[in-house]
Amino acid sequence: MRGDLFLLDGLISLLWLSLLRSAHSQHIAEEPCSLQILIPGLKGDVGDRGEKGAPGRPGRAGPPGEAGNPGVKGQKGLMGRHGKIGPIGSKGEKGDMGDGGPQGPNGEPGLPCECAPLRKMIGEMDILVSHLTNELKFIKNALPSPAAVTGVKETENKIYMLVKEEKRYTEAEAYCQGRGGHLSMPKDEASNGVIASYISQAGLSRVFIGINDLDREGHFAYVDRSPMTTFNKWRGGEPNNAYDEEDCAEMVATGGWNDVACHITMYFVCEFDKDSA
Ligand SMILES: [Ca+2]
Ligand SMILES: [Ca+2]
Repeated sequence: MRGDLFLLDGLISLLWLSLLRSAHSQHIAEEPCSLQILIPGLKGDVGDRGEKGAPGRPGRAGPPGEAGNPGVKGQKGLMGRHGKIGPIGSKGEKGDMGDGGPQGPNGEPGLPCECAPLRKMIGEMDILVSHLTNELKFIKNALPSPAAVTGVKETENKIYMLVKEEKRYTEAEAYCQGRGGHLSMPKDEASNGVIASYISQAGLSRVFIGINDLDREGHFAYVDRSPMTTFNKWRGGEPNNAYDEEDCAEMVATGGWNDVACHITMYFVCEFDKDSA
């Protein structure tokens, strides 16, 4: 055991000697023109990490990318605001007539009055209106040949109408019947006078009237087949049934009667009852 320790001391001594030589050699190397022998030292410990450096310069622009896929169509937007009012258009056509309006309010009550006279007056006016209405209807019926009608004459119950169209007796009667009447049938002095004045005022000399003996020779009757009574206005010597062919009758401007042939033509006077006109 003592021997081993001795050996170890010997090795340590050698090591020290080696180190002294090394130091002595370095001292010699400092001298000029001496041979330098550099021996690298042991590797040092890792140093502390340095601070973060400044940011680098921006890089070059990259190449353009590929075209993207088309997007989905967006939804319809909201309605825009109203535009400006346009110019006034042309006038339109007239529209249809509207419905009747509602019934108006009742009027105010009338003033008190003596009603009996007024009622009588109203009744008389109603009658007058009725007569006028009938006459108007009659005149309207005569309108198809207004140029041939020279006004009308009337009595209390009859309306007489002179027709200035030359017709045979039967045609003349048909004309009067077609308007709701007959050839005039004077049955008293008054009506005969009205017809006579009608003829003379028109500047005529004769017209057919509604008298004939067609049914029985020599027995004259009115055209509505009513019999002749006591009244007649035959002129002197009439009826004479001249040439055995005079079965109809005319009135001359003086109001006298004369039997004449039925087939001759002349103007005529119709008569109409006011009640049926
Ligand atoms: Ca006769
Ligand atoms: Ca005669």
